[in-house]
Amino acid sequence: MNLRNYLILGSIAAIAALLAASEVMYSTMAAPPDNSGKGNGAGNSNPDDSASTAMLFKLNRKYMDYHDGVFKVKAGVGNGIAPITQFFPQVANIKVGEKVMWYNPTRVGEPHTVSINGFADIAGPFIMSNSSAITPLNATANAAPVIIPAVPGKTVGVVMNARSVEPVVIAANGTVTYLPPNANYTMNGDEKYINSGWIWPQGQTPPGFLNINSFTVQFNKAGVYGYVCEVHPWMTGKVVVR
Ligand SMILES: [Cu+2]
Repeated sequence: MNLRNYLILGSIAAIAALLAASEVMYSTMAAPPDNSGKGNGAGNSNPDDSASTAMLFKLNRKYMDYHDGVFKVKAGVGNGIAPITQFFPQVANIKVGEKVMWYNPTRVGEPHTVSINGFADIAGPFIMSNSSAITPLNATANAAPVIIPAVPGKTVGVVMNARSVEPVVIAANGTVTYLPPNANYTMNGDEKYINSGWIWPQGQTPPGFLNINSFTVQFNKAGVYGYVCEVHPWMTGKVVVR
């Protein structure tokens, strides 16, 4: 057993201790469970619910990393057995002119995006051409294109969407600008869409994808900016700029 395993065991013990403490806090601070209909109020004391809340609370504190005007946010955490698809910390409180840097520390090759002010599907139907035969570039690959019935006389294939996979900004006037991998973008505040592209853990970018490990945005306008991961749309976070 190596040091990392000890650390993991240690943090599990710490979470268990925190759970025990939070049960006490919950029972004293939260509104009393509804026991009027015996059995119907069972959800209020479900140990799984409080375990999840307590663990997220703990991880949000544990992963706070805010130094020298840069607030670092982990896009996903966890290990190969139990990756956690959430942003940590979920809320970044910064000052005007400071930066948020997102990166992916997951130990399995699970991608995440940081998508602000908009959403793009990760893949979608595209018209290829009337007569095209679509074949894999690598003839020996175990692969075939998804062709869907759509417009008569047209071949429609499902293709990955570059507006999700690649770093891109759509300005207020609709101008689309692709950014380099690991982009460091200065935000105006009126953009229609800002996207990190698919952020992979270091060394785990699959062949054919841009090697993106981080995304940094400088926020120059006060406000609250919500964002979402397009691969896991339940992953949300926000940046509060004062
Ligand atoms: Cu994600």
